[in-house]
Amino acid sequence: MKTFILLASCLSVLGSVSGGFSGKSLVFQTQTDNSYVKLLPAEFPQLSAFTLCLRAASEAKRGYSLFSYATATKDNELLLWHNENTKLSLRLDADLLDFDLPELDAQLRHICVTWDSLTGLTTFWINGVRSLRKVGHQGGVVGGGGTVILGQDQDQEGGGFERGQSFVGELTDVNLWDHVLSPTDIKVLNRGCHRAGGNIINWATVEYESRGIVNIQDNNDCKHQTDCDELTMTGKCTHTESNSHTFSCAHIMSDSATPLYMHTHKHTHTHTIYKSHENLCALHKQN
Ligand SMILES: [Ca+2]
Repeated sequence: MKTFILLASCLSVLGSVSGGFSGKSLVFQTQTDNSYVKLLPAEFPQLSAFTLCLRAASEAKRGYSLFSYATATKDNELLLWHNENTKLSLRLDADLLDFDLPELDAQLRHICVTWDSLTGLTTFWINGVRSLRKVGHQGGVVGGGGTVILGQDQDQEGGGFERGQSFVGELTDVNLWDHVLSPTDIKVLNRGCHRAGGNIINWATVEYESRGIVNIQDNNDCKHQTDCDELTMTGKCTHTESNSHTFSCAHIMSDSATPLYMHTHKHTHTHTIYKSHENLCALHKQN
């Protein structure tokens, strides 16, 4: 026990800088005011739109931070907050957008939030299902050059942590894009094991600094991760309109690890559709 405490305190003093969380989760065991992971993206530019996605599970019933981004002048530049009233909130500086969504629990949940300055439209996606949209921070920006902290809420850039607002649970697949992803992209992300990470924060490659007691564990969620072209696709396409380029397709896509699911869509590129699974995959990616 002594050894453990010593090790833990050493970690909290020294921290470490490493790169990439591919296939890994952060597990925060207990509430603290000094355990966190600071993400160090190569660049965090000013944003006039974004998509923030992550997967999280927590049994805490209090308020806590899921993603805290602070700049020198604004501690809540971009905050994804779990409210004690079972709401998820997007806070962009002074603008707070509360969404009445199912409370987090022990099951990992895929959470995305998108925001666009021009319209102010803000949308949550939970496990690939869209929320209603709200308008906030219209015409505003998210300032660049700040600090991203997972596990704690920043009341000042890089600090001001409170034990009662720390994240306790499991967190993974934190990705940030500088634009609003399409509904299809978000649904694909929710399906999991999608290799394309965010262009601002890419979970698979982002450098980070870990402090305190943070377990960084393989989650094996994508142990049998597949690119589309590794999937088995069966099914057929039916030419629905003669002399047209529209095919209705139903495929069952599967691999050894993930459950079967039915995927239906229309293809408009008829000339390559029967060539190979790879081409089909390319079409999936195009669409
Ligand atoms: Ca706080």
